[in-house]
Amino acid sequence: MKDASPQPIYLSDYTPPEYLVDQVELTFRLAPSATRVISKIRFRPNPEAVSKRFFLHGEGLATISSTIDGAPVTPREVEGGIEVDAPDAPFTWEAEVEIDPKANTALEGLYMSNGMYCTQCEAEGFRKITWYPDRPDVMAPFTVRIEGDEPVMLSNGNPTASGDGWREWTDPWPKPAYLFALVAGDLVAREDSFTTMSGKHVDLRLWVRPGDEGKTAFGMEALKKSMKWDEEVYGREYDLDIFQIVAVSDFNMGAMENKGLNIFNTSAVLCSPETSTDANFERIEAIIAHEYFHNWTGNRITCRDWFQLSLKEGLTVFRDQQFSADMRSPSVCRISDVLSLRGRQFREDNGPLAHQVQPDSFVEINNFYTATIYEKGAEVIRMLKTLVGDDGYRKALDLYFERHDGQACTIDDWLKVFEDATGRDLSQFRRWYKQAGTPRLKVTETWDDGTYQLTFTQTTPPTPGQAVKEPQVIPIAVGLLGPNGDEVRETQVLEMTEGTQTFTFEGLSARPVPSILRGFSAPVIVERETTPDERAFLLAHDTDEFNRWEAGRSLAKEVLTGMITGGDAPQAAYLDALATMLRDDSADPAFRALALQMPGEDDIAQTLFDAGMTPDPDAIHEACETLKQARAEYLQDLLPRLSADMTVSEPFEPNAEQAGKRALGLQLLKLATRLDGGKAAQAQYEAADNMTHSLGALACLLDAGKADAALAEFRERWKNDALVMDKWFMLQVSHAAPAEAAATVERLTKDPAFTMKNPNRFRSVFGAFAGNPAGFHQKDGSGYALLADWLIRLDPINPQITARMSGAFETWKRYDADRQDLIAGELDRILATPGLSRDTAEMVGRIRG
Ligand code: 0A1
Ligand code: ZN
Repeated sequence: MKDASPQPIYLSDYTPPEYLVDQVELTFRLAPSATRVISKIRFRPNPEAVSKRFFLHGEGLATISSTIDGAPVTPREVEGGIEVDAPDAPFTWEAEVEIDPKANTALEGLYMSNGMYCTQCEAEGFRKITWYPDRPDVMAPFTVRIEGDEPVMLSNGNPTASGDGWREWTDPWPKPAYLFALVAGDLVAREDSFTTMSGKHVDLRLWVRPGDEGKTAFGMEALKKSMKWDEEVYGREYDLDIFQIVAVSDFNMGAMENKGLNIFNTSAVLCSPETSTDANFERIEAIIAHEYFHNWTGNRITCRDWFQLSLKEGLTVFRDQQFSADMRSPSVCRISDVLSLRGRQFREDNGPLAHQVQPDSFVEINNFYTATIYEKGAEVIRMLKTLVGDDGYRKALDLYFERHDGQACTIDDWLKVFEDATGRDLSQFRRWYKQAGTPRLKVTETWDDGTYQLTFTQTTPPTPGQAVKEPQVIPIAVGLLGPNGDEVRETQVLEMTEGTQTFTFEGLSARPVPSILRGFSAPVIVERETTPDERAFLLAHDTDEFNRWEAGRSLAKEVLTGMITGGDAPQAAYLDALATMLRDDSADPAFRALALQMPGEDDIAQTLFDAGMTPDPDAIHEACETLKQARAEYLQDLLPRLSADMTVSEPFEPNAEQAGKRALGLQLLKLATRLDGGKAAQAQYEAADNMTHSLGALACLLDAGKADAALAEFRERWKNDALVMDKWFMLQVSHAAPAEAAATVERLTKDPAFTMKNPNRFRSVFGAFAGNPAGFHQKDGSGYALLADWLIRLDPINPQITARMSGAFETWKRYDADRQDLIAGELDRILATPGLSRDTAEMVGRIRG
C-alpha cells in the first residue's frame, strides 16, 4: 500500500538526471509467484547534472544481490528507492531481484492476466520490475533475455537469439523505461508484413489467446493503413524489423505504445462482425492508429518529464483524429470528437478536477491521463495548425522530427519548433497549455447599412488554484449566410487575441446569419442569443456540417431546458427542422444519425448549471423521455420509408458507409419502439446477423421493458465471450429506469460472471451506472453509497481504476444541498478508509476540495 498523505511533485523542481544509461541488459527467469529479474546496466555521470547522487527507483522488489563493477554494494533504502555510493565515472550496476507477478492485481509492472505474463510500465511501472532511474529523460537501448517454458516469449525490438527455453530481444533505439514490455504465454499470431516507403520489409504480428484468431483481421488491416498513412501524411517510416501487438484481457487502459510491442486491452483490438459493433470497429481502428503513431510522437521523441505528457498524447490524439477523418467522414468524425470533448473534457474543466494541459504539480501521475491532457491537448494542436496553416504545420513537424529525434522533450521545445519554422511568436498561444478552464466566448453583433460587425468577449472562469485568467489566442472560423441561405462570405479564420475584439464585414446587401466557430475551431463555449428560427435556418442551410449539426443540437437543448424550467420550449421549430433534416437524402446517414441523437442527460445538467440553475436529474430524465416520445410521434410517417432506405443488402462490412446506415437505422428503431412497444426491435433482434443490430435491438427492448427473453438468450449465447458479456452487463445498467438502476447493479454484481478484478467488467457495470445520471443521482443517495462501497472494495485491488471511477462524483457541486451532503458523506467515507491508495486519496481529495 502506498503512503496515504503523499507530497506533490512540482514541474519547477525538475533537475536533469544524475546518471545516464548507455545500455540495459535484462534477464527474466519467469515463475508466476517468484520471477527473478537480473539487470546489468551501464551508467555514466551526466555532465549536466546538478548533484552526484546515484538513486534508483524501486517498489516491492526483494533484492537478492547488487554490485557495482562486480563488487557487492549495500544500497540505502530511501523514499521510493535506493541510494548507492557510486563512482564519478562510467560503471556497471548489476542486481538480481525477485517479484511476484501473480499477486499483482494493480496491473502495473509485471503481472499475470489469464495465465499469461504481461507488463504495463507507463507511467511508473518499471520500478516494480527492477531498480532503475524510472524517469522518461533516461533513455537507453535494451537487450532482454527471457527464460521460461512459455510457448511465446516477447519483448521490445528485434528477435536476436533464441534457444531451448529462452529468447533474446534487442531494441537498438534508446527508450525510457516506461516503454519497456514483456509478454509470455500461450499465444497465437496473425502474421502479415509491410514494406516501408524506403523498401524495408517489416514483419507484423498480432498475438492473441488461442480461440481469438477470428477477431484479428480488422486490427491487422488497421495497422497497415496506419503505417501507410504515417508515411504519406507525416513522412514517418517504421524503424524495426518487426512490429507486434498483443491482446491482453486484464488491462487498465485502452492500449500501450511500448516500442515495437504494443500491448492492447482485448476490447481495443479484437473484433468481428458477430461480436463487435460498428462503434467498436471505429474505436479499434483509431486506437491501433494512435498506438502506432506513438512510435514517432512519444517513442522516438519522448517526454522529458510527466508534466510534458500532452507533448506526446495531445499530438498523438490529434494525429489519430486526422487519420480517422481520412479513413471515414471528416465532419462525422469531427462531431464525434467534439461530443466526446464536451462530455468528458468540458465536464472535467468545469469542476474540481480542472487542470492545465501542462500541469505545474501532481501527486500521482496515473491520475493525469485525463481528457484535458489527451483531448484538450489535441484541440490545442488543431488550433496551432489552423493558425500557422497546413504548410506551416508540415514545416514545423519536419523540423520537430529532425531537431528532436532521440530526445526527451518539453512542450516549450515543441512551441519553439513552430516559432522557428513559421516565424510566429507563440508566447500568448502558450497560455492554452498553462491556463485551465474552458473559455466562454460571448458574441454580440451589429448591422448598419451593409456593414456587419461581430464582437467577441472571452472570459475563462476560475479553476482550482487559478483564479485569474489572461486572454488567449482564439481562432474563430466564421462564415456568413445570406437571407436565402446562400453563403455570402466563405469561411474565414478570425484571430482573437484581446479580451474583447470586434471584426467587421463590409459590402453586404442584407443582414447575414453568422455561422460561428465552424468545425469547432477552438475548444470554447459560445454564448450568443439567437432565435429558434435562426438555428433551424442554419440546420437547413449551413455549408459547414459541424455547425449544421450544432444548430440542431442547440435547438434540442433549448427545447429540453425550456421544458424543465418552464421557459420557452420551441418544440415545433425543433421537430420541423428535424424532419426536414431527416428527409434530406443528400445528407450522409451517419450525419443524420448524429443529428437525431438526443443530447445526454449529463449535458443538460451542465447546461442548466452553467445558466445558474440547480439541475434536477429526475426532471431532466422526464423531459428527455417526453421529448423522445414527441419526436417519435411527430416523425412517425417518415419512419417506414427511411428505415427501409437504411437496409444494407451487402454482407456486413465495418466501413463508414454501412455503419452510417446502421446508425441511422438504429435511431429510427428507437423512435419506432416508442410507437410499437418493441415489435420492430424484437424482429430485428431475431433476424440480426451482426452485433450492431442485435445490441441496438436489445437496447430498444430494454427501453420497452420487453427484454427478459432476449437478455437470457443473449447471455446463454455469449457466456464464453468476455467482451460480449461486458456489453450484456453494460446495457442493462445504462438502460435501467432511474429507480431500478441501483438494484440492477446489485443484481449484476451477484452474477457469477461478475468480477472486480477485471477492469473491463468492473467498468461495464459501474461506468455504466455513473453514465445513467437519473439512476446514479437518486434522491435517497443509494446510488452514491453503492458506488462508494465498491470503490472502497476495489481500491486495495486496483488503485488506478478506483481513482478513475471516483470521477463519477466530480460534478457534485452542481446539485442541490441534500445531494451534495450525501455525496460529501460518501467522499469522506472513502477518504477515511484505512490504507487508501495514493491514487484514490488524491482524486477523492481533489473532488472533495
Ligand atoms: N500511453 C497510452 C495510455 C496508457 C497510459 C497509462 C497507462 O497506465 C497508467 C496505460 C496506458 C496511450 O496513450 O495509449
Ligand atoms: Zn497515447
